[in-house]
Amino acid sequence: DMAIASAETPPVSWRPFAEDAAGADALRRRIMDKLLHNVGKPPTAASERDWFVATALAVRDAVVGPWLDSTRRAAETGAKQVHYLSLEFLTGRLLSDAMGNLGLTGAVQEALAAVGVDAERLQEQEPDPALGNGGLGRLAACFMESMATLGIPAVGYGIRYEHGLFRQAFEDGEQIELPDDWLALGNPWEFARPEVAYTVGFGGEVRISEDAEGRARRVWEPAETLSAVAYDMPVIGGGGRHAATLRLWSARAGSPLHLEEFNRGDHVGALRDRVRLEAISRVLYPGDESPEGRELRLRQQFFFVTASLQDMLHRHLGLFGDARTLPDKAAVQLNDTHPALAVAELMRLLVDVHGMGWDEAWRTTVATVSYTNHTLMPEALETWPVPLMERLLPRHMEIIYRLNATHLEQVRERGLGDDAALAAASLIDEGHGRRVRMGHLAFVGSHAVNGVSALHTGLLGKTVFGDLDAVYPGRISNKTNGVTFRRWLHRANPGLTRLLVDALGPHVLRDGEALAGLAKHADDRGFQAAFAAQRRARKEALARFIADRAGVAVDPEALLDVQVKRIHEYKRQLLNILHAVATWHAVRDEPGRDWVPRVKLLAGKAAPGYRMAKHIIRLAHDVARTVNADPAVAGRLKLVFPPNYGVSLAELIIPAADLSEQISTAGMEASGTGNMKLALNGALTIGTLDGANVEIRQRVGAENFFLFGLTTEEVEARRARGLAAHDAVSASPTLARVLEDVGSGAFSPGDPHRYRGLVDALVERDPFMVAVDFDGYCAQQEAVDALWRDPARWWRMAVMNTAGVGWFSSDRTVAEYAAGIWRVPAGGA
Ligand code: HBZ
Repeated sequence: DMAIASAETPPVSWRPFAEDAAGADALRRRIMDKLLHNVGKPPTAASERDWFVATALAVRDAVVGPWLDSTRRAAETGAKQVHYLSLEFLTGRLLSDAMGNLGLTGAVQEALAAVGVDAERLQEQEPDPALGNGGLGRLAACFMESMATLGIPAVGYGIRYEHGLFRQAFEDGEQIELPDDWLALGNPWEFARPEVAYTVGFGGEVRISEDAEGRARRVWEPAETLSAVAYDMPVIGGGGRHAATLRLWSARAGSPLHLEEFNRGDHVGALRDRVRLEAISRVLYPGDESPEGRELRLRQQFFFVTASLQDMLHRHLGLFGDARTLPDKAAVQLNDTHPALAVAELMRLLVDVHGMGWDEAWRTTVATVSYTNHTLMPEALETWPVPLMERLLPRHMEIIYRLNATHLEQVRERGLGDDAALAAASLIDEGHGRRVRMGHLAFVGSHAVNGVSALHTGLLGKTVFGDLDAVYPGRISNKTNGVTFRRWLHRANPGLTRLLVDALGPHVLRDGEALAGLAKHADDRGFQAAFAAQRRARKEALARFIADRAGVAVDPEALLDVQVKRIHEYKRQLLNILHAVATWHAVRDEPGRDWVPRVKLLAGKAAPGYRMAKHIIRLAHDVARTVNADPAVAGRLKLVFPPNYGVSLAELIIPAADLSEQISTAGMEASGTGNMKLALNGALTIGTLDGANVEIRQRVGAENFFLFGLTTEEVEARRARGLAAHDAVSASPTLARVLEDVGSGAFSPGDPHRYRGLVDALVERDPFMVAVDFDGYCAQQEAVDALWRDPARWWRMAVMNTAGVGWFSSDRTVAEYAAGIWRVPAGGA
């Protein structure tokens, strides 16, 4: 840090490559140089992968200048820095992002063309780092890019998982999980920082010792320790002026092996400790659902929290010399509860290590930390068993007890002192074995708590955090999610982007809200035709991919109906599949009608331990096999499920989509961000009043959105009356027939009982209201078909969707965090 701040480093941004022909030539020479001197191969022996590495290294050179400048400027000016703590960063491929944000896309293409390399194919050589599960991880990546764009000094802290989320394949329609190995061929974007390492302890005990003034001090003496070693990746912002840092920690055992055991011939035994300790950064927990690998997961959380906070304090004390000024110079944002141990760990570091008094440490912690909640689902609210915490983190458990005592006093002071209120507000759940409530810990230790859509935030204050909101009023605020338009529009859909620039001018590339200007083109037939032509081109590209990967021929002329996201019961992929069955029935009943041809595309991974989600994937495949092969359907309905959904596949699918399925049970999807990406690219939404759908509908106009389904209140009321769905099924002959077919094995003739249980459960207890919402959903699907027959109206609505969602840029979201929570200036690109 000090070296960077010194006067010897280059004083201003250096831009090695101009954005013109001279730049392209300089790039070509740089790529050649990297190929020779870093990859170590001549062009004649270079594989496509080698060219990718050489190109990434050359482009990286252009990132380094702005990156070092940003880092140095932050240190020199003493600017406040954001520390974004997240167990997940789902970055996607980085080459096209870096090229685009630096304005070098054309120059790189030219440089590669000059050496006979196709830039498009080269980019597909880059592994897509799957260091996250879904929306939460992708949001963190969008935020990093937007913070860099806005010139907010920021470090994203996470884990450098050697294996990211599993690679999904299908075998006879069933999901199989294969290990992801994104680092196998190296990572050209990262800078290893072996000298930046912090000690991480586990277990042991707390001793009382005396400090210099004879006061008692509590000191944690861990039973075992390891190191967290930093790997940095620069994140270049739009416009290429600023960059943020993604600092990912890797676990390293203190001692590489027990030499004596090794020499005795016990080669495996000599490595046992190392393998055990280093397992911490080996694999991403495939999240979302099951209680597997619990202890390792808790170790991961503490590992990255302590390393990140030690790093933050090291920088702060180096620059400012006084821990008391921390809240003026540092903000810590917790991405969900996974880093909630930061509250207790920051207290430990301030009190035990840096000698601060308890009360001052507490004020400092709360003023520094803030927390984002991403779910209301009770089973997803994280808790840890007290005995496990006591064994692994004894000092933290003490700290949590002491915090809880003060907290419960506050609850009493607010007159909420009856036993039930105290039990509900406590940091410890005494109900089901004693467990630490991580959401409560994060809430109490934060000056700001936010939800991720207006609806979700409103429910937060009424449900899970109702009691805490009463004790600490004003902490909760809303920060509706956003997505980076640079990746999800400019890069993913360059054809549409060119059209937008032609219509609105180049400032639309910098200011998402300028998309509103499209509204005046919505009825222009020429513009509609150009908009439709871009969609058509993306659909043709996607159709080629699907033919290649899923072996299914789909017609780019057909309406492309898309549901892409993690598989979860509340997201109701089942509703979509049952609609496919109903459509199949309808087509078979009247094969002569001029049905609107439709391709239903579903994609997404199921958590490995989530049996129902896997069953739903299998059903989708069984239905697809039957429907796709039915000559009576004659291709007018197709169901496809391409494997291994992730950022790269999303970039291919989203620009091609005509219809966006956002059909979760009202009250359950915190926000959604795919909904924003799809509407941005002009897809029409069929959806419920859930998450950010509510705000999307407000902004694009109710007349441009296909709404159906129970509201949150109606879901609540129905739940109170009981879950059985007999009434809904008997009221809907269409649904009854669909369930009869699914339950009796029409789609699994070799195993007719395969879906009996699924159907029975749906009729007996339908917690996600699939049956209740079915008819309303089908009615809106018919309205979709009717609209498709009227292209002038369809494309008007599509244009109005793109025009209406400019507000859902992560630049806007991050600016709201900066102003309302972090109190840092957001300069702008
Ligand atoms: O976070 C998602 C929400 O479901 C979605 O509505 C929202 O838009 C998005 C961003 O705010 N939540 C997740 O993606 N959650 C996880 O991936 C997750 C990972 C590990 C866990 C629990 C949840 O242990």
